[in-house]
This record gives sequence, structure tokens and C-alpha cells, in this order.
Amino acid sequence: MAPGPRTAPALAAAAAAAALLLALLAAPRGAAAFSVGDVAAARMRAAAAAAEGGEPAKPADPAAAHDAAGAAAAAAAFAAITGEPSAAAADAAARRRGAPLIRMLSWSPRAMLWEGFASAAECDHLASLAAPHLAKSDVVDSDTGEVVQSRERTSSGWFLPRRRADSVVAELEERIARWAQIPASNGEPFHILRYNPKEEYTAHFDSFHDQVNVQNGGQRIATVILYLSDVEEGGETVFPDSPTRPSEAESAGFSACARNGLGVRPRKGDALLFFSLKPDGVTQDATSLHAGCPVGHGTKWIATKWIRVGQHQDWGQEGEEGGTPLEGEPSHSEL
Ligand SMILES: O=C(O)CCC(=O)C(=O)O
Repeated sequence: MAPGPRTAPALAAAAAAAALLLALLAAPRGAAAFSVGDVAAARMRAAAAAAEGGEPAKPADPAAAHDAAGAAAAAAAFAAITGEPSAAAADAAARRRGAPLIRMLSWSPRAMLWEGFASAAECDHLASLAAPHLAKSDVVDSDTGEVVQSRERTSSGWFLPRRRADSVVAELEERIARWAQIPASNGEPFHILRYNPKEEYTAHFDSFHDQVNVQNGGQRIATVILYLSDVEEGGETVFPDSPTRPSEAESAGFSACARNGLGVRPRKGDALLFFSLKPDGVTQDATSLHAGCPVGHGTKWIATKWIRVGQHQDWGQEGEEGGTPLEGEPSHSEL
């Protein structure tokens, strides 16, 4: 069974951590910037000094002293909240417990990854529902409303029938709604895509740049991409205009395409949530431009959930068969 929503202790810990961060941000110069690495280093220095029976050496610079005090306080709070000495140890412990592990990847765009969002059985179920229906991907031209074959998305795809026809689908949609904190009824039906080698989805926005597509449910505010398969090589999702870059270790094995931005490796069961609108819910976030890199080796399966600011009109019509592209695919001529 896939992990459920965050537990109350985890929420309390997150709130305490946020409070600590706010306190540090509100503190005078020198106190705001710290990383988990700084925190761990400060703790180790303090522990070494204590073991030797002395006080930690006092930095000459008052701002540095303030930093060290802030870092030590943050480290103590982190350890008290998580019971773990470092973020890496907390992650490892969370994995051992089977707890959900959500990583904030970037603030521009706002993007986070939930590792192990769906079980292997849930992923296989979605792929097997789609497999008999896959057709070369279409897009809807925003100017003419015509369904045309996509040159930008060379994969094959299928829109799942409406929810409640399938309890696995309904459960995944509810899980997404809890995570994004947006009602499930604002979501378009899942769109399942399969990419064979060399297939890709070139850079595009999920938000619309026309007045036609927003008539049903308003603008797309967020997207969840659920990876239904591992991919041997390539097939990463990439945000080329994000200023955030993964570390060397995180991007080891990435294709050249994924290195050209903030890359996310497709891993079966992981889910990527990102926002196409800024927190005001209106302004489009230019850094949400993204692409599905060409697959090198293997086959990539994903299920995409586009989420609107309002209720999506067809929601609740049960028993409708999928396979018909909905309006709402942005025309690349306008991007
Ligand atoms: O294949 C990917 O990683 C990206 C898919 C995508 O951009 C989409 O479905 O909107």
C-alpha cells in the first residue's frame, strides 16, 4: 500500500522547523543564511569542544559568532524535532520507516518530488489501463480548436476515463488533491503517456496563453507527473529556465538534455508536483517551462494530472470512456 498523508507528528515537526526558520530569518544580519551542512558542522565543532571539556572557540567577527550561535540553535532544534543529527540521517530514517519523503526541488518554479508516491502495483495498473488505447499524441490548436498531431510531443498517449470508475485511480486522485491542497475536482483526467527511445516532449508551458482553453476550469495552476516506470537512460523531466541546479551527485547519469536545467530523473512511483502560476494564483511563472527529455534506452511511462484553478467541467461524469483528447493542450505556436 502506498504511503498516506503526512502524520500529525511530522506536521508538528514541519511547523516547528518553519517557526525556527522564520525566527532565524527575522534575526539581525548574519543569522539568516545557514544550510544543513553548516548546521552539522557547527554541531560537530560544539560536540568536539564539549568533549575536550572546553567552550567552542569564539569567532572574532560578531556576525560570524551570530551565525555560529544560530547554526548551533538550528542544529539543536533539528535534532530535537527529528531525533536525527542531520537531514541525510533523517531521510535515511524516514526511508527505513517507509514514511513519505517529499523533497523541495526548487522555488522557481515551485517544484517538489514525492519519492514513493505510488506503489509499483498502482503504477502498473495505470499503465495497463492505458496500454490497449494508446494513440500518437494529439494537441488542440488554441486558435482553431482543431485536434492536430503533435510534432512537439512524439509519444503516445491516452486520457483515462473519469474517476470513480476505478478505485485505484480515485485513490491516486485523492492523494494528489491532499498533496497539492487543491480539490480533486479541479483536476483534468489523468493523461497517460508512453515514450519509446528517441521520443520526447519539447519545452512547453502547461499554463495557457489564450482565452479559449481557460473557459473550462480556468487556468492550469499546477501539474503532477507520476512516473510509472524507471527509464534506463534519458527521459528526465527538465526545467531549462530554473535557476536551481541539482548537485553533481544528484545529476550523476543525467542526459545532456537534463543537465541543461533542473533535471528530474524518472523513477517508478515518484511524483513531481510543480506550479505553473506564482503564489498569487494568476501570474504565470516563466520558470515553469519544462520538457520531457528524449528517451535513450528503455520505455518511459508517466501519468500527468493537470490541475485547474477552478472545477473542471466534466468532473463527475461517470462511465465515460477515455481516449478523446480534451481541449486544453496548449498550442505551441503561442508559447
Ligand atoms: O515527460 C515528461 O517528463 C514531461 C511531461 C509533460 O510535460 C506533460 O505531461 O505536461
